[in-house]
Amino acid sequence: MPKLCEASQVKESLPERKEITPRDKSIWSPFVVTEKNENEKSLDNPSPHAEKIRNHNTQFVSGVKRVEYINFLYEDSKLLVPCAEQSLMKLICQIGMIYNPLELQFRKVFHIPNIEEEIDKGIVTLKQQLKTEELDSRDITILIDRACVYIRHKNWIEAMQEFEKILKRLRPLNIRYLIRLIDKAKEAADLIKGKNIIFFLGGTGSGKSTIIHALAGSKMEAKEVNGLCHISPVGPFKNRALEAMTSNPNAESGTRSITPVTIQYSDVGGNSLGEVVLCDTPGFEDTDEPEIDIANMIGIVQAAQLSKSVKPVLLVSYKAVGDRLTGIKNLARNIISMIPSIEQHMKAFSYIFTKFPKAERDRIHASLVDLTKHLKPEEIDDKCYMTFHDDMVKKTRKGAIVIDPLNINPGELLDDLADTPAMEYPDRVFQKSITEKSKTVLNEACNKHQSAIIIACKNHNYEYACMRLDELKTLYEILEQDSINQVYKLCIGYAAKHLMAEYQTAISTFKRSFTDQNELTNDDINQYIQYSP
Ligand SMILES: Nc1nc2c(ncn2[C@@H]2O[C@H](COP(=O)(O)OP(=O)(O)OP(=O)(O)O)[C@@H](O)[C@H]2O)c(=O)[nH]1
Ligand SMILES: [Mg+2]
Repeated sequence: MPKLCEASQVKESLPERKEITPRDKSIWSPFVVTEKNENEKSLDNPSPHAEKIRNHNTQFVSGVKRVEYINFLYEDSKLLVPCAEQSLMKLICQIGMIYNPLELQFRKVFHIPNIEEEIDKGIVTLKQQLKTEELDSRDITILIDRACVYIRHKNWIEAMQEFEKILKRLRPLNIRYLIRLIDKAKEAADLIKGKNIIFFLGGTGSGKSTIIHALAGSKMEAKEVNGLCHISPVGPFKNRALEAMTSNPNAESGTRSITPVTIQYSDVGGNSLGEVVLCDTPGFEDTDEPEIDIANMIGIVQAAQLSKSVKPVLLVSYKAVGDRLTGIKNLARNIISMIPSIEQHMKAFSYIFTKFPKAERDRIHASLVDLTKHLKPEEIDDKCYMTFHDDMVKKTRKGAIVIDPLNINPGELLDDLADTPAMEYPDRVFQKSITEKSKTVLNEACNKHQSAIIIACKNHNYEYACMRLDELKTLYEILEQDSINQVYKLCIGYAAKHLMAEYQTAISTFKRSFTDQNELTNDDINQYIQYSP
């Protein structure tokens, strides 16, 4: 019997990250399909929401197109051991095959043999698994019942959505989706490796993408969209990164991941030597998807840590100043959580003010001073906010940097930024961090893993317990949050104790069998049955 380790003996640094390998060897595929001929196509019972879903990603599809979503769901489900989560994923894929999202056409070409029978069986298995995993609640029963009604009426999209709601409850954080997003962010970070970068940070719509275009020398054009002035770049663009960087007139977030653009100073009329990388960033906490929110912040840290030096530029819009810099409060908290020794690095920060009417441009410092006089007690107590507030007041004293993207001298501004001090050795300055909003989701996910592991041990479902433990380990390795490591250690400690107790029971049974000579009781037999696969 190998010696088991107690929670306190678990190493601080976790072992090498294991690749998550397919666990469910049984092959199932919702993709076993045969083409129907045109005459067989049926369009009965189209959902009233079909059009909406056809044109849009819904809140359930985690920001990727439904076709990709179903594909990923299928691939991800193979990484799991049989469990309620896997059954739900299978059900969603199977229903997704009936409502054929691949071509975004309603049940047009595919025919899946016995699919509805498979779905019925899947629901029975799901219910059993939910019970065994102690996940069956009134709410979930209602959702399953509702899904069954939709299935009876062949309202596939609605049925799929009910299952997606259950999946979201069981799995508040989709770890595999998160890994994909972080790997994608790593690709951007690799482009930045060893370079001097300027990070443009700011709330959604503050003008980060627009200003990067203007600084890169893109031709800018103003037009009216929905009654608002929209300044947008006009192609062709100088490099591919700029093509992907769109400025967005809507209130919702436009930029979804960090995007680096390399600029030669001399190309835009600058006198400084060499090149600089301007890095567009997504806003923090402007998405309902915790995976995107987490990947954004981790992506920024990954990129910063790989770079040679970093200069952060905060974009502050006219509206933000009018709103008592409310948006800056969140931003400040998140920046400080990434840069714990912020006091030593404030000199590297610059502020660019956007969307200010001409008449207000000379009044920026005065407005900030005025704001200082009327700070609320809770604002004064907010140390993170005050660090930036005071710095902004200080750095605007001799005049604020105000940008008009239609009328900009990119070389001059980039030269000015080149003269400001940078954060050197960013790998020592930045630490992985996540927003408060995502921390809540992460804690919820860790707690669910903890209960799942405890219940799995009680049920002697060690394969499942190992899978959840591996997931916690992976999560810790990519996010480096102590809270995950604590839960992981607790779970290892619990599993160790549990296995020790099982071992003691087995030893005493074994001893008794020897002492009492071939006396096998009913309990012994039941126990044997329970352990045998
Ligand atoms: N008038 C004016 N409009 C601007 C300025 N900068 C940006 N805009 C407009 O503001 C809107 C948002 O600009 P974006 O550059 O997409 O903002 P962003 O900060 O990249 O936004 P996210 O990507 O969502 O975080 C667009 O309609 C721009 O045309 C500016 O300096 N003046
Ligand atoms: Mg943007």
